[in-house]
Amino acid sequence: MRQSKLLMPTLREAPAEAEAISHQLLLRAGLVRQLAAGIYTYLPLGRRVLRKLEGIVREEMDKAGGQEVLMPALQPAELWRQSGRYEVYGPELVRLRDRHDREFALGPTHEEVITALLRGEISSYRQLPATLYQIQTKFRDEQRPRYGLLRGREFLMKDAYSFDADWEGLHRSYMAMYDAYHRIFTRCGLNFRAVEADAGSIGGEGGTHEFMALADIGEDTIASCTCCNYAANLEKAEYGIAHMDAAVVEPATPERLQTPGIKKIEQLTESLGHDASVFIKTLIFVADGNPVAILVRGDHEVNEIKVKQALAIDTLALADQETTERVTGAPTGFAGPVGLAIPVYADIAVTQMASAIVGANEVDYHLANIQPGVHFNSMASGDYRNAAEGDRCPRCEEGRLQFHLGIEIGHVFKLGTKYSEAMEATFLDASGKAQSLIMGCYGIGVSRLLSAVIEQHADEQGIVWPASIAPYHVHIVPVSAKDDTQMALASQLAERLTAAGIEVLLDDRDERPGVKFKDADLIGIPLRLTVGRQAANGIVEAKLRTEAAAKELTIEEALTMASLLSAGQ
Ligand code: 9G3
Repeated sequence: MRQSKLLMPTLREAPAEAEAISHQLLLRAGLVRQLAAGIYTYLPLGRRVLRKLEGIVREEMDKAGGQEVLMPALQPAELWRQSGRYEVYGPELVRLRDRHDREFALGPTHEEVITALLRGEISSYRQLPATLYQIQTKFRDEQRPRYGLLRGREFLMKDAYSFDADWEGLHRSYMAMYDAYHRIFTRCGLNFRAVEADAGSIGGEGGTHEFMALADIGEDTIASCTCCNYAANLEKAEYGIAHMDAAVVEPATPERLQTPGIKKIEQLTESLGHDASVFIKTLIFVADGNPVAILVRGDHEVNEIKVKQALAIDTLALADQETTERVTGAPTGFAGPVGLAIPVYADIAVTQMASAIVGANEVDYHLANIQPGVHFNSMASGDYRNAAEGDRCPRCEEGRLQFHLGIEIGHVFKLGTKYSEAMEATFLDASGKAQSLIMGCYGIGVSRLLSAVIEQHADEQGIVWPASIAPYHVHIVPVSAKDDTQMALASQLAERLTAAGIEVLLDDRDERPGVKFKDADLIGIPLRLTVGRQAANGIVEAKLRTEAAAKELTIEEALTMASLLSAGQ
């Protein structure tokens, strides 16, 4: 491709609103342009990378036994009513009416569509297992689209759905996808972790794993063990409970502490000179409409997903100021467990405290020397908190948990019969009995992958593409477009490389060398062949984007190096 013909509008600076490095580089390197918030056009360079990503996903899905289909984006609301999800989702689900005033949704995902399809096509266990997948545009009207392709409102997803006759079959289908995901993300050059996750809104009875690309811009926190391969999304990460002998409880007399206007743990530790771990945080929530108090140690954070599961409740939200004052007699920050008339649930670590400082349920006062089980009791205790860095690993004895930030690039779920039951998608088993299809679903954010790769493969000069997904393999840069010898050699090189199946971008622009080299570093093609003064001797300068040094090669040596690089993907 001749660069003078390529629509690749590079920018010196990224627009101010682009915070994530990948967002800045997508715009500066001319890969995408925004049409509206969270909605992007892929320019030629971005489209080429996206096609490479799709290609890797497609190859590995096919190798894992997936069959590619393509489902509509327009989905009848009727299907979402059958699955019971039409009312569950709010403004995030894009809804519209057709010319006959019939209700539709623009698909954010395709469980309903694929289950309705298989309901009509699968009638016997002999037709199972089947795993169908598509690479298709999804619509989710995110409230705050941001970070470019990392959180868009129209994006490219590979979504796969497996159908089995029984749970053993589902485990096999799930593992086939799980292993394929490892191969896909490895081939994309990503540093990723598979973590145990929370099934969230999709429900389903089995397990679920998320695949996280490690990156500081990531919105998910991963807890992983320093020794074994335990890793989990912080939403559900467990920790080893250090076995503690029952605290020897010396009788103590509660002491009122005047703490005017001191509400936050940080202020309390500051003013009272105690470590946060001697405090108990009392958080008032409304659980399925009823106020409850959740207690965690001062240095811990409440995990609302764990509380909802432990208390088997559907809705849980922090109580507003008015409710807090009504049930505790004091504003938030002075709430405490002593003398509360509402149910109190204490995290395990709280029950292990010999003595603690708590809110006095009176404005501007706290209580010291409070002993759990003596000065207050709890309805129940359990794991209500986030794992903390340094906690013991829940799987191995010697490991400790450490945190990383990650971008969710994949998510695999065991759905069981959640959708097949709701939509009556059954098959006849070997004994002729009707059974609900056992399902799994498996997603990869293909457009999000593009950003995740850039987050992990960039430096001050720009993008550093892995060869497997680079828009071109070789960037030929003649130093002067006016020098006939250089241009002749550059064109000959481009032809020979192209004939060998290597993808070449030839910078034939009449620009100063500095501009050409800056653009070459920005767009990050793996191998740059500079054609300069030595052109007359058939010598070019080869430089890998991943290395600072360059070396002089003959044409033949350059062709060999380019072949090795393009084959290495
Ligand atoms: C919706 C809207 C947003 C959604 C969903 C439904 C996320 C929804 C979860 C999934 C689960 C899996 C198949 C591929 C892998 C992920 N956001 N999810 O179901 F209506 Cl507006 O999509 N689906």
